[in-house]
Amino acid sequence: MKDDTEKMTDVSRRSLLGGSAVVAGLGVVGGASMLPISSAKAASNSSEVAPGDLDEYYGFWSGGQSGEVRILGLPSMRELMRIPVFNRCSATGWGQTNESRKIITENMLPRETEFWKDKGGFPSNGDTHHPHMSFTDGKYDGRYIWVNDKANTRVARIRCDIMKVDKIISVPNAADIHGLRPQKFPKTKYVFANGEHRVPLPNDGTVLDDPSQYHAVFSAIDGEKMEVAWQVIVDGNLDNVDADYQGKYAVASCYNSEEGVTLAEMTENEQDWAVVFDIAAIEAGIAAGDFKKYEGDVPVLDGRKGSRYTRYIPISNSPHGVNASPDGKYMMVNGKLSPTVSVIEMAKVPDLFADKIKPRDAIVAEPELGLGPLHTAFDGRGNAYTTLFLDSQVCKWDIEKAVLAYAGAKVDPIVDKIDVQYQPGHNHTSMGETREADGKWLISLNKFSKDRYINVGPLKPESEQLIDISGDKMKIVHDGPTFAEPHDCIIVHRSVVNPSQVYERSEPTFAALLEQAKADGIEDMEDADTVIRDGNKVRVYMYSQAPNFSLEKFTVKQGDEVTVIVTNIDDVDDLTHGFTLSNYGVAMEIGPQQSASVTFTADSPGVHWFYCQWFCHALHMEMRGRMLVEPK
Ligand code: K7E
Ligand code: CUA
Repeated sequence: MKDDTEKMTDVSRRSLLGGSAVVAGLGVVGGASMLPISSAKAASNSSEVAPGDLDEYYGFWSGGQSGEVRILGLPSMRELMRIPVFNRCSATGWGQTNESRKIITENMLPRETEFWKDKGGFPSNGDTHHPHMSFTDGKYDGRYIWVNDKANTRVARIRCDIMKVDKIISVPNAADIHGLRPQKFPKTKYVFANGEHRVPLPNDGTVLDDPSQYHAVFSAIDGEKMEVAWQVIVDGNLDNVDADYQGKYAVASCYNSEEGVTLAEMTENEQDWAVVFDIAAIEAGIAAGDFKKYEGDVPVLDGRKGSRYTRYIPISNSPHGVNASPDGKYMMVNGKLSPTVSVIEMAKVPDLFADKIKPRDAIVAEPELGLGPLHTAFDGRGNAYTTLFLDSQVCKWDIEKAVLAYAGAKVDPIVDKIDVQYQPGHNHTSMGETREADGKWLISLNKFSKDRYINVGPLKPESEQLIDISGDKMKIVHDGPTFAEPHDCIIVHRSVVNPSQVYERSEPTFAALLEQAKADGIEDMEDADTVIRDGNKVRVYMYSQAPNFSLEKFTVKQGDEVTVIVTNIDDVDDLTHGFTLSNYGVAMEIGPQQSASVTFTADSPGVHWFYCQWFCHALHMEMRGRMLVEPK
């Protein structure tokens, strides 16, 4: 690591010059005029957001093994909201209300429905890694956020108008969705999803301990329909993925070219690869019938080596993150066990598919940055920011200089390094995965916090740090602890996102409930105070208006299957009510103008109070009523 030490010393010496001298100095060193004028001024951002002031950016954070997605405000780093996705949420009733259960279960595969039948109906955990927004013309369009579930091979979609999940699908044939990215251009059609682990196809028990018959499967999901459009079998495995800015290619990393099943086997080769998918060739292959079907009525193409659908570019050694530069020119493949980032020039990819160049000829730079490069972010001014997991640093480097250096020029692409606390995984810049990368903020998501916060016991929080990248030198301006375990995030300018204040009564996620009410003779839920008995099924309709439920009590018989349907008729913003039924484990959120329902069996006789659990009024404590359960 002598090299790096020298580079770092060099950087700190340069920084002593300060201001415009830095620009002049670097200009000479680089022999190029890549440096932005704005950095000469080195205007630094203010991370202070005073009480009452609003943030400039939304941050959408994955929640890792907590299974959720979180919304933060940046630069204050205040956590604003949690969106339950694959987890069961005690506050909102996600996973318990009929409306959320429908979303969670309606696109499960038949074998999963069977498997979960006696186990609550569906898995209540998830492992979210990669939340990404829908694009139009290489820019965020504020419609959706998709996120993967590595734990149960699913992909969810969040609607950004209500900030709730509206679709969850299971991905057949693949195992354990990890990398996930939407197409950026012209408008997100496919959401690419990597099945990380290799399994038999079909994975029905006919093949067990014979890894030579395992496969990794790449999926393209139609992001609008939320259906798997097609899949491609690859050699090796699939880790991370990104899409280009032309809508033509996707690039995925593979750290297990060995196709091993043990750690020793998986890390044996000095080189693994990045696999490039040619979307048009794949679509033509489907039109020509060049596919098989396994589970789920999805065309599965063979994209193993030698296929016309893919090209494999050797990359050393167990690469991880894949990141497209905002100018669309490059795809960065981060080395992980190699100290390098391999830079693919996307303009060379057509020649690669035409076999006019060798796979490695698509690489135009491979700067050595430090130990453990995992992910790279961009500022839109020609710089890249790579996390170094083992060095606990972020390295800022000049992309064009790295290209020159690879071609033989005596230039040092490394611009700056900063220590982060500790062991960073993903990082992300403001608007950095779009054409509109604005170079203001960088987040480093660090896996260990160690001594950074007061001790909370053996389980420590992770740590995320906000870094000002508006000047030449990176500057940490904020530390924040975070619960398990944001892998990735996006930072979206608030002008892109425009959520509703209250629900629309025409909201599709509770349309079925209104249909049922109509069938029960209730035209307007705003007048509902009705108990409908249908055999041993009881439907209890009520509305809530602070500080009242429209029913002060209702009576059912022990053993009845009871559905409580509550409509919040308040239409003031921030006036959410809840429905909690004591000693029945029932609780749900009812947002302003929302209808929500929950079903349970009234098997415990006696008096059970229901109450509103969202503090809504001075008389919130009194906002309650009784369920009277007559004994059998
Ligand atoms: Cu690097 Cu799952 Cu994107 Cu974790 S992944 S860090
Ligand atoms: Cu309604 Cu509290």
